[in-house]
Amino acid sequence: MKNYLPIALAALALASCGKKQQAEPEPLTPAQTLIERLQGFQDKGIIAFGHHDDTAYGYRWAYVADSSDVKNVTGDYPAIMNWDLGLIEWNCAKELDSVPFDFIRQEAAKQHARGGINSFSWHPRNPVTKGDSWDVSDTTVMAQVMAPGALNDTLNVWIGRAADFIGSLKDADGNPIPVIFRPWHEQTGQWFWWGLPNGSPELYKDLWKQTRQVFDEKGINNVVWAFSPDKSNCETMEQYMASYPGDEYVDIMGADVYHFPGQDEYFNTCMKNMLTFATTAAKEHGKLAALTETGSEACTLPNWYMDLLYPAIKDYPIVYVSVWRNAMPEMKENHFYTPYKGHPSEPDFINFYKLPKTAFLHDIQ
Ligand code: BMA
Repeated sequence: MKNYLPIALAALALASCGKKQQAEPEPLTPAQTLIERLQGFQDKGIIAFGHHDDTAYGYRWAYVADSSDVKNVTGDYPAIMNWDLGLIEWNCAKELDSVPFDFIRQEAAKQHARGGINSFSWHPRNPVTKGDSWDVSDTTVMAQVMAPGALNDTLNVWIGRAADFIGSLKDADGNPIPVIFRPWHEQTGQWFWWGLPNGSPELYKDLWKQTRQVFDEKGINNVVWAFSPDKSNCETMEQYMASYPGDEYVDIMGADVYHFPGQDEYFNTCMKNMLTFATTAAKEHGKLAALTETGSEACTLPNWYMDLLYPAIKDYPIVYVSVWRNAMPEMKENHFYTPYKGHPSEPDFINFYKLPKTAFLHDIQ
């Protein structure tokens, strides 16, 4: 009889070697680390608070080291700082509200070193008219840009510049800093050239896919991707999902819902709808949910945070809520979304800060 033992032993060794390899999990990418961290917020039932351009400028100050209207009022930084990439596509040194990209890179590293989180939005110029993101004078832009050709090549270059910037965010040891990126936001509205009313869900999905492709080809692995339709033209789950590019492209199901004075009931209805859509979709698709942008300009209601925002979000499993920037009045009057020191709604914001459910920097460190 032939001796099969050596062959059997070799096969066994191979099999166990294979098993051993299988048993060793792949290390998490920086993006996966951040997703796990955000998932932890959901498990704990906390909602991280975010603010745009937080340490760059605020009400009547700009570029004062480590200053922040949120910190000046509450004593703590926001858990999430949002920054914008608008004008990176033109290779500019400053973004569209004049914040230098080098400053953003440094501040993102500081926020990361403190144990906080960074997120990025992007208001790119109109590739056809050369106007800004809000230039919707030509509603054929999406069709033109997404067709193969020179404009689509330009778009590739633009996305590549955004990817290079995000890929350049490193901690003190040279490791990539994981960030949330929320491109092509508020697409259900008609105000951006990439908005669905100026194109179609199919063109929009192609735009996302191309964006992911450029990032992936560059090996960028520090991005958690957020999808964020606006409440406009978004009254049903079908409308919310109409432009969803697919599970392989998105990590966070977001919602942008602003409050306007005199529209409290409308705000409540929209929040209920949008947060239901986002959290339901997140559950069904194995994603996280967030209120990616909200706010009430100039904090004209003295208790907006406690009387409107908090009741609207408290029962939804969202991992963060982010409000827009506090512009200097010299740049844009009455355009701020958190109270600054001395503003009448300071106590309201402090009460919101003190809630066990809302998480600022110290709560997530
Ligand atoms: C808008 C306003 C503008 C700003 C733009 C991009 O909501 O705040 O003043 O230029 O966002 O940050």
